[in-house]
Amino acid sequence: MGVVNVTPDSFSDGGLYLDPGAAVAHGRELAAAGADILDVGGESTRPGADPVPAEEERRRVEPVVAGLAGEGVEISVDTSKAAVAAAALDAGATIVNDVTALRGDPEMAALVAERGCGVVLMHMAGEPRTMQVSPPDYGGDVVGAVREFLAGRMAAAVAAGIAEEQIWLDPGIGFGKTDRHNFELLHGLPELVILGRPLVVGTSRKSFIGRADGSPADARLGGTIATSVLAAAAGAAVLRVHDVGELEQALKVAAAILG
Ligand code: PMM
Repeated sequence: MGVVNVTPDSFSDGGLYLDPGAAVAHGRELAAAGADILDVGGESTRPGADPVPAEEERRRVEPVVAGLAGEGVEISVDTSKAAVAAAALDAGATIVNDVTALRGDPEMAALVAERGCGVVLMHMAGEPRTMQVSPPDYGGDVVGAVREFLAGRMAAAVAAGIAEEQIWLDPGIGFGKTDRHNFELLHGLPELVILGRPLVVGTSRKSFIGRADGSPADARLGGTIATSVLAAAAGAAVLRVHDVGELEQALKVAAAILG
């Protein structure tokens, strides 16, 4: 899954692709580099980010989804607002990537149920503006807590009429987590695989990588590849990354070794 951020303030690529033409061109490059899914987002969820009004988010996302639909890849829309998701689905998206796991907008579950599209349910403790101020201690078992949360959100989705086959799950690396929590979750992915749905994992360029070696956001490719390849080996089905070509090469070599 290649990241196409149409935002002025995402932590690693904010402002680079705010123009729809530049965002579409970037998405095409990621597709050519091997992405199977392009994740188009118009609201940054980086720690401390302010919310974006729905109309502005829709204005950013819709033309980019429309421009990339028909490129031979699936499009997911990274949003927690039903109005934005509906516009993106109308423009050709087939997956809703909701970092609030259907808790952000009371209309979202019904929309996903009605459209029959894919949905990514992600774990997040708190909300983006404040989630990294003091992450919870998860009772000393972050993997168990995230597994319980995801099982609960999956049950809520099914109760709202969403088929299990539509659901993908994501531990939400960096969303209300300490660095240790992130590492424990990556190590414990097999305990989330048992939930029986495909796992999405996003570590790309995140700050916990930078804190491991002091690297800035534009110099975290090594850590992104290490975490993503290990996540794939531990059972992740989808890796959400900015650097698609480099990860594609790493995964091919890893797959040749692991058979
Ligand atoms: N991370 C970000 C945004 N959206 N969605 C999912 N499902 N999983 C993630 O880990 C995730 C996400 C933050 O990264 P960005 O600012 O580079 O988009």
